[in-house]
Amino acid sequence: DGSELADIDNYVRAGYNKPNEKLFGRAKGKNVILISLESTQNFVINQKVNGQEITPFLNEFIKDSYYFENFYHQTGQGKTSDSEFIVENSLYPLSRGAVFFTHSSNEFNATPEILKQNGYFTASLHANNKSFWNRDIMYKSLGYERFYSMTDYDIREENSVGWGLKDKDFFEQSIQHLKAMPKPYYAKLITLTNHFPFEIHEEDKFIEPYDSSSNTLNNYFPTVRYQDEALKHFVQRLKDEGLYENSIIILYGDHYGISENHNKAMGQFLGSEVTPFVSTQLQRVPLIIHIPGQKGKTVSTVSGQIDLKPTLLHLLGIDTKQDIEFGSDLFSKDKMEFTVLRDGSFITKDYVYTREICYDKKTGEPTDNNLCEPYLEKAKNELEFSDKIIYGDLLRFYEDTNAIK
Ligand code: GP9
Ligand code: MN
Repeated sequence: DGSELADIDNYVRAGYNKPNEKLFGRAKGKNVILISLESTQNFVINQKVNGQEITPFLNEFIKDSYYFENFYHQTGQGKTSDSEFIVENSLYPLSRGAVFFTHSSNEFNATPEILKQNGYFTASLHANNKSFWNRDIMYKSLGYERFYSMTDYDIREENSVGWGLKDKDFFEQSIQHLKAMPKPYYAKLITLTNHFPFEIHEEDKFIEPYDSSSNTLNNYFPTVRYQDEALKHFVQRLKDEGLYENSIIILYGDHYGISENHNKAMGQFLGSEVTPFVSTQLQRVPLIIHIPGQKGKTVSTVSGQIDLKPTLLHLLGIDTKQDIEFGSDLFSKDKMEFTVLRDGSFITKDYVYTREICYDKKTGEPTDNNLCEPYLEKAKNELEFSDKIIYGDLLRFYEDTNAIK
């Protein structure tokens, strides 16, 4: 039965933060355009390589947006699919395997399903084979009405590189799909070009590679730069088509692109050794929320992908008080500065805990482990409760009650 859910329910209720009154419903009825940025880590933002900006478009775009500079990915082995799972369910992914494969027939209460119940058309757009990461199956459980996949795009040799259709062409062709959708819509677009091994055509190379012992890191910069150019094109096209003002645009990095195998080269780029502390801080990915007519702001609250679901629903004026979820509204005044990564590392306002060592964020040096001790239990509980929900398919016993006020 669902009795296991009682403890979890109590825990979740205790962690509930009430929404920020000023922003609750601020984007009510607007289209939502959610963009997953492949392998995009936060360290590229406002940063240069060989004297040139890596993300000139995003550096401008964040000035008119909410930009969260301490936002962490929380993915595991399920990579992009884990990020989709976390962002739309406010649950943690599993420590092994990908939920998209292992628990695709579970009952969920995901953002697309909730928005569908609130009159939205829900679609995911990604120019890859529909069965990759088991998306075609899992998307049904998440409440997607339509998946625009490989067969919905004109993919040819000339417009492809690396894993498939180039981002700029993907965005350009996606405009037609957006225009054809019933409004309001929730559309998730998943980019692809900035994927390992970071291949790019010469004509798309706006900056030169970095120079280090890691070709992976070297080639990462031109593909991030290309993605930035593709985003610039997309936003311009949204403006041209009159879709910009009626939409909130949310961009987030899905997971790291540069693994620990490249620590030496990364250390050279950063100008400091990649210690476990630095490595944890490198798990930050950009989160950018653009709301038409809203002034930009850089927010430094410690947060994670798990927080996106309640944040978005509250912006749309949808209550989440009854939801079983582990994230909280990033705009809430009571939001706790705390984020847990899937490997059990956690980050607070002042500390980073990883590999059983507590680091002081100010110095980046190990400090007294007792300072991290108060959060250890909470970090463990979060992951265990979330795992229980997934392994026991516990949301079966839960009735969704989301409704627009
Ligand atoms: C595949 C794309 C990349 O469709 O989402 O997946 P990843 O390897 O990053 O998980
Ligand atoms: Mn990915």
